[in-house]
Amino acid sequence: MSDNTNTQTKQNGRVFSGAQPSGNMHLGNYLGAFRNWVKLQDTFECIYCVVDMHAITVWQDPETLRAQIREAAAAYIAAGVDPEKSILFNQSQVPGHAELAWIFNCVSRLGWLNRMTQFKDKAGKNREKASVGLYVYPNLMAADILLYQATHVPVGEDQKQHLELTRDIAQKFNNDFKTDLFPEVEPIIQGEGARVMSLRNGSAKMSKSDPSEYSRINLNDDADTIQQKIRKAKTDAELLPATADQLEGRPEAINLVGIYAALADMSRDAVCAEYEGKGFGDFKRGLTDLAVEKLAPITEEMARLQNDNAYIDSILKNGSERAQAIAEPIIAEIKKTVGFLT
Ligand code: AQP
Repeated sequence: MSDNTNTQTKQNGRVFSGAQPSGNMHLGNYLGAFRNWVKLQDTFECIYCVVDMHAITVWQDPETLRAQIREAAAAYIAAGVDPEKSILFNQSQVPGHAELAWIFNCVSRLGWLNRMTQFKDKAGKNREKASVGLYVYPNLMAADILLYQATHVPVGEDQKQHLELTRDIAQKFNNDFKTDLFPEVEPIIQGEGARVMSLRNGSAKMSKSDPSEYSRINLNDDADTIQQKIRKAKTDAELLPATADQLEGRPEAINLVGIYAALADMSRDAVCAEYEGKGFGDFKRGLTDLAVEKLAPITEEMARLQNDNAYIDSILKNGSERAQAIAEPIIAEIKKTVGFLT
């Protein structure tokens, strides 16, 4: 990147985002996150993190976690994140995330966390047995972002509430300590793909932790697996209508049309116009071809990268040094502001 471009991207602001290495990366992660991260690399200074400390809020087998951290980094790069342009690292290598999360545990309010719907969804009926980490997860997320004084955060719809909390924490900290250390963080939620739903249930988010493999398309699925999963995806017996608003009340149909629209960079209306009057047999064949065409290059590149742990580890190490260089003076200023001796 030329110096001029570099200065310009820095003026536009700093982007931070991340994904948990808590299982196979899937189509929802790609359409709701990675694809958008790539687009932002030329306009912002971008920091993309594999948030391994978030992953251990639920049990992770240590060997599997190590593999998943590398797989996540491989997925970012295969989707188009350029480790030269952007900073790519894993969270646990920069100690400021944990330090600032503790400070934010003391700024954030119980009442705020009690309103977080993701905790309610993930803890479910077993709330008493959920880890404390899962409960304070949004405070760590606020620390991830504000440790770098990031101004913009690209997220899927599902993370909007956590981002609101980040803004509340930043504002309270600034008010309590009479400072303007933390900027007002703006979400970037981009069009189609902002919320990809499960292939088995159009009302539930596509998620790594869904026990059904058929609920999601993983970024490392081969063409046959993609075809099988789309063939088995839940639908209804009706035909596709002329416009997307006529899909109301058909969550599975809305989801599949939305996935098609996102992959093809079309509107949902344009997808309906193309398939008007056709059944899901035809539509699913079209969707399979499109998904395989778009995902195969990513799958191949991920497989290639995953054969080279040394390369992935060197990218993460270099990225964590660059991230640390940004975080160090900021966390020092935060500690001074709080009243710690530094
Ligand atoms: N279904 C989705 N549709 C659109 N965007 C999604 N994202 C995740 N699922 C979808 C976006 O991907 C980024 C990384 O998310 P994450 O992996 O850190 O956390 P998550 O949202 O909790 O993802 P999962 O798959 O549901 O993981 P588990 O099951 O482990 O909790 C975020 O920007 C998110 O919006």
